[in-house]
Amino acid sequence: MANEAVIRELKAIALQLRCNVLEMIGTGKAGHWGGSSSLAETMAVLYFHSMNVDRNNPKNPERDRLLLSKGHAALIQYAALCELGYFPREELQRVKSLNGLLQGHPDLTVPGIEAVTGSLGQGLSLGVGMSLALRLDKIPNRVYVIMGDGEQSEGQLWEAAMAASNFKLDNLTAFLDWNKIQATGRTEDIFSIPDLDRKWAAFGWEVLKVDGHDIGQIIAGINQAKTIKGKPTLIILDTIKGKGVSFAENTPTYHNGIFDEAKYAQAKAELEAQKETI
Ligand SMILES: Cc1ncc(C[n+]2csc(CCOP(=O)(O)OP(=O)(O)O)c2C)c(N)n1
Repeated sequence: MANEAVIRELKAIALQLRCNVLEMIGTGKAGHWGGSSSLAETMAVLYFHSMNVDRNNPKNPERDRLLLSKGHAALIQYAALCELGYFPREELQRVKSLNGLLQGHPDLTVPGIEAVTGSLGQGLSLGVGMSLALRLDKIPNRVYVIMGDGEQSEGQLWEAAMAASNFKLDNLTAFLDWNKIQATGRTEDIFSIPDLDRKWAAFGWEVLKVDGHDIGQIIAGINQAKTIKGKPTLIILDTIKGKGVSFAENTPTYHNGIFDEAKYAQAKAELEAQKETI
């Protein structure tokens, strides 16, 4: 169990990541607030607690790998990579601009990005390949892959799920950001996949479920995954899409929505107020 001081620090980092995402989206242009914000705590735990990352060398061969299969949420990964010091803060202002480093989906030009993602369904296959390669090279690092719940309708994911259990990839941990909403509505209404936990278990995975906004539970899940031998682990993150900004929570409007000046000011004020409560 992580101690209180560690949890408080990670809560503060998660909030900073949300602030960074809001800054990147700015006003008057679309940005993926919803599915980025639902991952803030998980990103904070992975990059600032659980993963082995080298702040001085993003390419250190003995690093853990994180692949954002739901690549449209790139802003939350950029937010974390910025806090790690992998690129100057000014890049946040230039996101999605022609000569900016940070584009709408993850690209290998960005230090810390391990794969080009964004076409949903492909990240787990990449993760399987990387996990196999690490094992062949006898490198004891781990691979983490983050998927969405809407993304679960992509058939390639299930091929990768079978491959991972076939190859007994216990160095692979996947997350399912179960925020229950996709681009245009509720996942259940658009493409219902009941019993996801039992389906993944039937595909040979260890399946854990945690509150995706509870730092302690996320850490415990990741620690438990490290102890599972002979099969990969899926951690289902029970999350709220748009978490942290009241009017953007649980609505597809802010999947890739626009903040006008008033909404931006309100969102910023709400995030600032949360700083007092940590
Ligand atoms: C193959 C493919 N089809 C469609 C899209 C367009 N698209 C971008 S985000 C999205 C919804 C994803 O929903 P979910 O996986 O639940 O992500 P989250 O709600 O967590 O952001 C879709 C359909 C895409 N990126 N790739």
